[in-house]
Amino acid sequence: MSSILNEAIVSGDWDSAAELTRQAVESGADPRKIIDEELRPAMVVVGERFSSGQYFLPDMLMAARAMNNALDVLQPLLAGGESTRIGKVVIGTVRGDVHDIGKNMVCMLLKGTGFDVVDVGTDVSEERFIEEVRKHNPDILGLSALLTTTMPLLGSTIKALNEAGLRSAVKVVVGGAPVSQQFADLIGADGYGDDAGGAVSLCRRLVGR
Ligand code: B12
Repeated sequence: MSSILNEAIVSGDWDSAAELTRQAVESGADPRKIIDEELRPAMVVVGERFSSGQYFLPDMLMAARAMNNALDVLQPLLAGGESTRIGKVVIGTVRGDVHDIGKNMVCMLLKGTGFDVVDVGTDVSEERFIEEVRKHNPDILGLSALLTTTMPLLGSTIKALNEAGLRSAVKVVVGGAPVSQQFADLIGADGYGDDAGGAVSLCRRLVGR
């Protein structure tokens, strides 16, 4: 597989990112391998360049757009999957946080492995999560946070569920780059997923599949 794709994402060349992903798929590459070996590592490089002051917000935005274009090509290939539904997941990114690339990848793989997924988007308040849980009655609530400043919102959302009397009605899984198993345990989540594959195994286990 070509690392030109990785470079296209890092440099925010969104047209090439889509085209090179199409070419990789046509040449028979496994979509999950494209994600693991090209797309995710590209975002790690972008993050490092932002941390070191080499990249600024617009660079990060362009890279995110390139990443989303590549994922759009892969989505139909990942979202097919099992015809019988094995559980329902409501998922969103917590209040104050607009990062959604990782959450969207989790959604795609969950759909592709037989879950009904209700994606409630980004910057989702505790109250809104509660409304959505009441409305959809999911087996699992997935919460994503990418910033150290929004990580505590994972905990406050669980607390709000408790206060609304809904905590025992739904399993809560958490994820996002700064999150860890230790943090998940600390805030009383039912599970932590390191990546989209891990999120799927975790959710399958929680619904007994
Ligand atoms: C792209 C990006 C952006 C884009 C987001 C676009 C979008 N639509 O998502 C934009 C440009 C908007 C952005 C903005 C900002 N960003 Co930003 N961003 C990134 C970057 C480069 C990549 C994130 C990403 O998509 N990673 C790829 C995906 C696939 O990985 P992932 O998100 O971790 O998801 C995987 C797992 O974590 C897991 N997972 C994720 N969610 C869930 C949920 C569940 C339930 C489960 C089980 C699993 C799971 O599965 C996913 C798939 O494998 C990261 C650097 C990095 N390496 O993380 C910085 C980074 C997260 N951003 C950072 C910062 C500082 C910001 C800003 C504050 C910058 C600013 N000055 O304005 C703003 C904040 C805006 C806000 N309020 O949210 C910092 C955070 C530092 C910190 N300590 O908190 C980082 C780490 C960059 C850095 N090195 O400094 N950002």
